[in-house]
Amino acid sequence: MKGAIFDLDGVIVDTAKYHYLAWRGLAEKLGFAFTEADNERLKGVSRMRSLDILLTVGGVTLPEAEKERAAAWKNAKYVEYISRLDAGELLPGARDYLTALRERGVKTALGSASKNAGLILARLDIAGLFDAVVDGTRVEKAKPDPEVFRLGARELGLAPADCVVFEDAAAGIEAAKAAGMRAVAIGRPELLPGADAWIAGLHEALG
Ligand code: B16
Ligand code: MG
Repeated sequence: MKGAIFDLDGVIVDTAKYHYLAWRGLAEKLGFAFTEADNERLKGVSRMRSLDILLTVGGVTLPEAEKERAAAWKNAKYVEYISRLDAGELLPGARDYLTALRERGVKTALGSASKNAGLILARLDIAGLFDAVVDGTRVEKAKPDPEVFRLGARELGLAPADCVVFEDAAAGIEAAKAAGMRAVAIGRPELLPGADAWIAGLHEALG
């Protein structure tokens, strides 16, 4: 491994709970319930695709302009939550593993679907631990398309075969494999088939 590419939500920090609170608020406004189990379907999925899934759960259809307004409402709520994040919310092992890799000369990149990744890295005070940051503001196609990870490898100046992706979502594992990279799943094999290895969190990667 010459390069390690990390997903953000579910690997470095658990922002899924804040996505959930914001999506649930939107569902309430639209007049239906949205459960934590429903929210599992949104992990690693882009914002507009997430909205489509939420509307399907509620059996609601909205015109395109309304959908844009709904997504903006949700994002404003979500940004309120993540604006209060601090380093105490880093997942176990995240900072230590990033630091250990860089000490070993392994390059590090972020490969996230989130358009809010810059704010999250700043709040967690870990922006300086990445040699490259590729997020939802920089790619056209969301995971499972390999674009986000291919761009990460390119920015590190490495071949895909020299990179390992750390991911907690099925779409992300699929994207890593399609990019020609090895994939370490954060989670269980039953839920994340197709990876090359499975760990519970980055604390286990520290060895
Ligand atoms: P935003 P990741 C993903 O982050 C989240 O898992 C997913 O739930 C979210 O919809 C997506 O980012 C877009 O986030 O609305 O902030 O642009 O796991 O790819 O780091
Ligand atoms: Mg994720």
